Amino acid sequence: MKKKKKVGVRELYNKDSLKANKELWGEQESDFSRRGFLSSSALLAMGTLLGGKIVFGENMPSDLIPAGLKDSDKEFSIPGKSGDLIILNDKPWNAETPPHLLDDKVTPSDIMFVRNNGVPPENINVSTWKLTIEGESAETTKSYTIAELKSKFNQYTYKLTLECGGNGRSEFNPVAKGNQWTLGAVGCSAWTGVRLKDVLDDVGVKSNAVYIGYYGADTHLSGDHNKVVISRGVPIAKAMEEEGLIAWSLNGEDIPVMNGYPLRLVIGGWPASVSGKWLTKIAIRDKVHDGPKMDGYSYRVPKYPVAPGTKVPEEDMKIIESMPVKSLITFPKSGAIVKGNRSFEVRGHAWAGDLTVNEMYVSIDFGATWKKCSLEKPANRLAWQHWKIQVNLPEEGYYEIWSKAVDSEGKAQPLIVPGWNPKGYLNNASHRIACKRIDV
Ligand SMILES: Nc1nc2c(c(=O)[nH]1)N[C@H]1C(S)=C(S)[C@@H](COP(=O)(O)O)O[C@H]1N2
Ligand SMILES: [Mo]
Repeated sequence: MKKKKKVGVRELYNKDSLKANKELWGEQESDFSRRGFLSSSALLAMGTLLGGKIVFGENMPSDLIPAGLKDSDKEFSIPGKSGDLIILNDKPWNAETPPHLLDDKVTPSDIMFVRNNGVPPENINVSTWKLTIEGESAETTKSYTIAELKSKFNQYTYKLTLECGGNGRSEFNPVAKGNQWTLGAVGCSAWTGVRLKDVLDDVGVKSNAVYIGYYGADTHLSGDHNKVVISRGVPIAKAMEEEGLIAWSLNGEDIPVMNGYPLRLVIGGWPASVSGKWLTKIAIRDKVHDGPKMDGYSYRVPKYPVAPGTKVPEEDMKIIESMPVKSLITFPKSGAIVKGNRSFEVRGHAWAGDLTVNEMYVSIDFGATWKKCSLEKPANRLAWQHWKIQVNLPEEGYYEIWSKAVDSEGKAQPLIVPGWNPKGYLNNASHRIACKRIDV
């Protein structure tokens, strides 16, 4: 028997979105009367599959995979087409959090995402765990047990947004290698510890200090204990901010082992890769820290915009600093069905790296019009902000709800995937969820 090749919707769109429209929805080249938009027959076919008319479909760009389809891993058959088409569930093994589970203002510890580059330490002894501060720009070298940190310094609790620099990578085309994160490599939990700044001051920071770099107790995947898994850091000014913590507690309890127990660095607003887990050492450097994953293409983006797929010379890459403005819709869950003509709450969080979010909007008509949401102030600097709005879907059919945050410098989230870069960092595109109104 001949084995049929199964092709997923995402794969089709990634190859050639016009061809995908033709194959999936019977769209003909000549149907593209308004370039970039779907014809009414294609919209009808798509609506059948989604189970309802796509209201505002005339605004829907033709190269978008409807949000109601792309996050589903169900097999479905397309009317008049091969039933072998499969929606690819483009999540390889990685521990990210589905957006609707991030609905709490403070992300619960057990659902916070996990991103390990190596193997976490085993047989951890909290009472003998030591943190050493040293380096060219340290006045001296000092070591502290966790008990000493607790007794010697003031303790602080901050809610800090941690987002992996590669969150959203799965949307880049051509594909960027690495964990294919979709939306959920982010969280904002309450961290308790001592200020990094207070500890650095206790050791003494020389005036020529440029950067700090962390070291953790995890083991390199090769099993070679002499190899450092990851050792990143931040400029001294960022390290001296009040919210930078050496933390032993997450949401009032021990940090889960996967998130860095018994001690970790927590630096909000920058890619979470600067927040070293299983922290054993901090170096105060007289130059930009040069540990593994500081160099080459790691956590770096081109200094100038490049066309997708461009081979960018290494010297034209720059280190990612503050993360860009972004938002998540955490309620309702994508795919929600609204029965009848009623208004319902749409809500979520928004954050903007070192900045704050000034305005928050949602659209139910593919970005043609935007409604302003109510937006809370952050619990503290570098914590995400909560927003909500009442939404009413004007008639029966399929909708998408899009969210857009604007930061305190007036920069808005892009509606489509922004600046392609070799490693697929910083995708802060609008979050889109699917929503259907059914009148009964
Ligand atoms: N020691 C150590 N620290 C680390 C990492 C790691 O692999 N080892 N991963 C980094 C990366 S890339 C990210 S995104 C965050 C993830 O933190 P989490 O797993 O607690 O969510 O930790 C950072 N700190
Ligand atoms: Mo990361």
